Amino acid sequence: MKTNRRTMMATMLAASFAGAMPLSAFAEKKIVLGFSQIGAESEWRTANTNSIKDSAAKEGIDLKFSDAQQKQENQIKALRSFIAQKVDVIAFAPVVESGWDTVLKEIKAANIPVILTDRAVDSKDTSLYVTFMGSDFTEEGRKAGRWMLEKAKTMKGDINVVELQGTVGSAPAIDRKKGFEEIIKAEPRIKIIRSQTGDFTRAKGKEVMEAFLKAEGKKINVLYAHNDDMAIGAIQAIEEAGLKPGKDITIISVDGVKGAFEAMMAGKLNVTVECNPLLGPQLMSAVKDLMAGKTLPRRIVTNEGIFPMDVAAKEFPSRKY
Ligand code: GZL
Repeated sequence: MKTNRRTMMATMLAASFAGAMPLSAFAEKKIVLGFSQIGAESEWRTANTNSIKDSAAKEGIDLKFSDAQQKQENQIKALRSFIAQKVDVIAFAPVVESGWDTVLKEIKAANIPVILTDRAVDSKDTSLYVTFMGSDFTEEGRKAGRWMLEKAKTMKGDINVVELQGTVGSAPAIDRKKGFEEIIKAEPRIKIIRSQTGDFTRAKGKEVMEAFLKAEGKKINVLYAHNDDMAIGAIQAIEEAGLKPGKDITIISVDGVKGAFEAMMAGKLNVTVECNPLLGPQLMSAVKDLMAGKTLPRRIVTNEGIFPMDVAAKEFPSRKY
């Protein structure tokens, strides 16, 4: 792709010097980026979308944006439409890890570079994408597990955990589970007694938490939710069951969105592990570097923290998403 674009630009430049084409036509060629977004399932996703759109506008990049409503088939359709539109670069957040090789091979055959953002794919052929930029979800699960181990020191007897998993087959759901379990196995009193997907949404998180409460009732000591939206939905279910979220049931979550800080300030959520959605600036910088012929690192990791309830009020004013 780079060669084609370079050849075209050289030809246009020569034509403009020969007076056959105004220089302005040559100067106006914008980078065209095709972006396939998962959906609008959570506060995190909305913040991620806003960051990408705002950064593309700021950098003068022509963004072709598609929302897949959390369906892989819609993402694949969008990726194929970007090939047909002959965009300069394709970026996307894969809703699940598997099932991308065929369309990624089509994109490679069209000589269009691919940047993965937010979530990874399980393709063995790493030549199918230039770089993956996003969080280390396993480490996010470990951070949640380490907080749980510390909390366990203040709790007596068995510690029964119910888990609200993210979208089935998605990298964050797989890795946040793996990281949490890796750490909590150091304390045999901590047991995950129920685990089910809430698909990263508030509505599903509430529905599944209602089922957990019906099945396990007062046996539940802790909720580990793979994102804040499911935790916020679960908080509603816990309150409707006459229990106190954050007290009767300790709640650990991930993302660090505004809703989580508000829940912590209300004493209903105990801790949230940050997962930064503001990938727009990094993505646009990578796109421009790519088009300038620079080599990108294979992996670009976002740096993140953890926010327990007692720092929420102090941190909230400076939160950007
Ligand atoms: C994580 C991202 C997840 C968030 C959810 O990087 O893929 O998807 O944790 C979002 O809130 O829906």
